[in-house]
Amino acid sequence: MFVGIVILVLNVLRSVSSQPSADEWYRLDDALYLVDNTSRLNYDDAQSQCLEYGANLARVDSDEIQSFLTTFISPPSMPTRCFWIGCHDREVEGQFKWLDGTQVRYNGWASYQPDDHGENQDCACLWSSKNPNRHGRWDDNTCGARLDLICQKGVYNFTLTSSRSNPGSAYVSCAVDVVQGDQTLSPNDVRVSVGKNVSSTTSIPYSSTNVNGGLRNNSFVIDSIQDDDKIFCHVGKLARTERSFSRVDLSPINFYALPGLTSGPSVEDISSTFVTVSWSSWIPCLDTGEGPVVSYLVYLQTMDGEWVEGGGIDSDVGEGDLQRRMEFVLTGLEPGNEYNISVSAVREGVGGEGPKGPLVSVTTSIESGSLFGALGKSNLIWILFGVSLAGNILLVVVIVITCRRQRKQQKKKTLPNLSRAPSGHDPKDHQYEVPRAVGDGDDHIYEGLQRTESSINKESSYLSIDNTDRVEYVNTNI
Ligand SMILES: [Ca+2]
Ligand SMILES: [Ca+2]
Repeated sequence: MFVGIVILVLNVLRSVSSQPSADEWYRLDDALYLVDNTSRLNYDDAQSQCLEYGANLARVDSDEIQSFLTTFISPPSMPTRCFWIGCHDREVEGQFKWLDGTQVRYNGWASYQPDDHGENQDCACLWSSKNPNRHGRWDDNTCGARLDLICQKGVYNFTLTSSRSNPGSAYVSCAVDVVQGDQTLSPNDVRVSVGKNVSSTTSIPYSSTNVNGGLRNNSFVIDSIQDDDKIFCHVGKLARTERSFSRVDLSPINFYALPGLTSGPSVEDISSTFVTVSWSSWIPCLDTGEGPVVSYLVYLQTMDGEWVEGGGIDSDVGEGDLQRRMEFVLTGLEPGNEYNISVSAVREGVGGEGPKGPLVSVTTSIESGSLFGALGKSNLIWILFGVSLAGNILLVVVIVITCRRQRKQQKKKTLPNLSRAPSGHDPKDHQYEVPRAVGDGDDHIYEGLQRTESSINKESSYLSIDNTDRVEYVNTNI
């Protein structure tokens, strides 16, 4: 146990001691350089060593840097030594690149180099040599050779992060050590710019700033950003050079995929001025994009091609558990018009609306629907009430008439002194008239006949309104 702890402590001390101290790094402009003449590593291990320092093998792309580095390998060492730098032609023979993939344009080569000696020299090093044609100049060497190395890193230790957002906007924070030597960074020193490249950018003002854990941390809200834009965080003015240690960039930006419905709405009800549509809610396994979906927007397209938003509903309004049944009534439509209808799903956050889903075509009706539509809902209720009332009144009238008829039938059947008229007898004969005493003033028993005078003191006369065969009863006692 004790031995294990001792080994652990020794390992920690060794790893700490392997980190070069600050005074071993030399600053030129916005970069720091470390000249390591003790490690003796092959090219890949040398780069790994630099990465452990948060650095890379040095990029030497100006006379100023070349001269600066030469001072640290002077006077020329004996025996001759060469220091790995971040330049190689391992991908395409003869086409040397820096480690960030950019092409090597600066010419730092020694005389007659690079020569790809033995067709096996693909990694570049910088000589410390008594030969003036070599000292401070480059040579291509075999990448497996164990040499010294020069690391390089930026003065500023950027931490540029972006929280995921919907396309079109981004939320970025950039943190840099607030103390830089004898300089303390102010809020305006840490900046963010957005654009396709360093030559075409828009500066974004910070929305909030704080100092936490020794870092100046600025937050930025970018309202308008394209999918192929880069976000640059930089200290001071944005450097336009190909490589700069005073800026970092973020690309591509990690946007959410907007939600899309794979199936279109169906029409449930059609009127002259409104249409009821329904659709299945967005779910991850069947539809496209990312949730959570918070609402839906319903669109109308008239035959002139223009899409108009017809309204929207929240996603928790529909019926169902996993996949809800959503329903929406589109109002204010023109009678007899043809429309295309489409629905889009909207995820949370600004700019979360996905593309319009498949569309359905519908033609509004012209007839009754337009009347009801014009009358309005409240008037429709009154009309239904009136129709219902009229129906009830009609029913009462029918009942009353039926009752009266039944009463008359009973009266007819109870009339005294009546007998069936002789076949073929003329019912207009006076002796068959029923006197008033038998029935009331309005009654008569000559069915199919209508009495022209109602008084019993006068001779009654009858007009045939049907035919005489229907006469069933006559008075035989008069
Ligand atoms: Ca080569
Ligand atoms: Ca060579």
